[in-house]
Amino acid sequence: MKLTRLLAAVAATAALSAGFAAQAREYSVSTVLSDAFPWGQAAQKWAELVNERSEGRITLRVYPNAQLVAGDQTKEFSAMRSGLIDMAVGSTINWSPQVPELNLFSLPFLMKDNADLDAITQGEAGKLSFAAIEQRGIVPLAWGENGFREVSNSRKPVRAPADLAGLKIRVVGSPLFQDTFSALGANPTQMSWADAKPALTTGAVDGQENPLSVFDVARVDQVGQKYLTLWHYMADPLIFAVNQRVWKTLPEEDRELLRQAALDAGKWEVELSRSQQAKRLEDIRSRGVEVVELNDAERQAFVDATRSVHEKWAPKIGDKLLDAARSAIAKP
Ligand code: X2X
Repeated sequence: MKLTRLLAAVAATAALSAGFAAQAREYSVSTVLSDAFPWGQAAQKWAELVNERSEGRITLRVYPNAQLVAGDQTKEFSAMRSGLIDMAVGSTINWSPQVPELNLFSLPFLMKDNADLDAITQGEAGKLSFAAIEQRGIVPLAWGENGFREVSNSRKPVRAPADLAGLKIRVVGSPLFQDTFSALGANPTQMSWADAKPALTTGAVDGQENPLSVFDVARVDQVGQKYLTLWHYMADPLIFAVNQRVWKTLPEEDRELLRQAALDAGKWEVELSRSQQAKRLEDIRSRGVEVVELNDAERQAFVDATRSVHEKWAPKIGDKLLDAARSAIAKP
């Protein structure tokens, strides 16, 4: 009797641990920025929620600094598609070379504020953007945010397109940015984030554009960026996504767990990031950066100067998506 019970206990333990071993899985998650930034925190939050809710069965290991693609953030999407990376929390800017529809978010002055951005991501245009990603072999789950991007430089305050004339500005991702900054009379140059800080330090480039969170956390002012113009010319949302083959191996229950955790982590990060904006600006100012705010007429001059970019890129983005975005924005 005793022995039978003991044997049963041993068998049960063995079965349990075999089951656990068969099910416990670890996946790689790529990000460009570390958890010193809201972006990295979004991925970390996703990992925490998944770990908690799966009771340790599923581990998401976050690899920041685009290290899984040797720093080349524009290769992240392809690496995830090929299976080199299992999952990512990535920017629309960095994925737009492979998913041209995502250039929607980079159209200069299409969105003026968070309400416009949310109207796009949370509506029909958001669904169409996800469909474009899905078509290219990646399963998108949720939105997060890098933020509205502001332009800075080491030379002078920028209030008008003419102030950008001849300035060498670091950009990344899509050739759309070449068009935007060329239209403004600047001299854009494409490079990864890994290369940007050294280039700013040596003065190889005069300026850059990034959200306030990135400017603040990366201390971009310390590499000579003394002038910052709040022009909110575009925002890059983040997308939580999974390689399609990995997705197919997952039982329905785990898919739902991953999706819900991504939705919750994304919402958490968007709120966190937005709640920090005012303080970030205050801190940036207190470190001696000259911040230029544009009035409506000044902003309009930038809008007018970059209109050609919309015309050129509309066909690559597609009418259906563009119309959905424009009508979402137009709604009060
Ligand atoms: O490289 C950038 O500018 C960054 C960090 O914002 C992106 O990955 C788009």
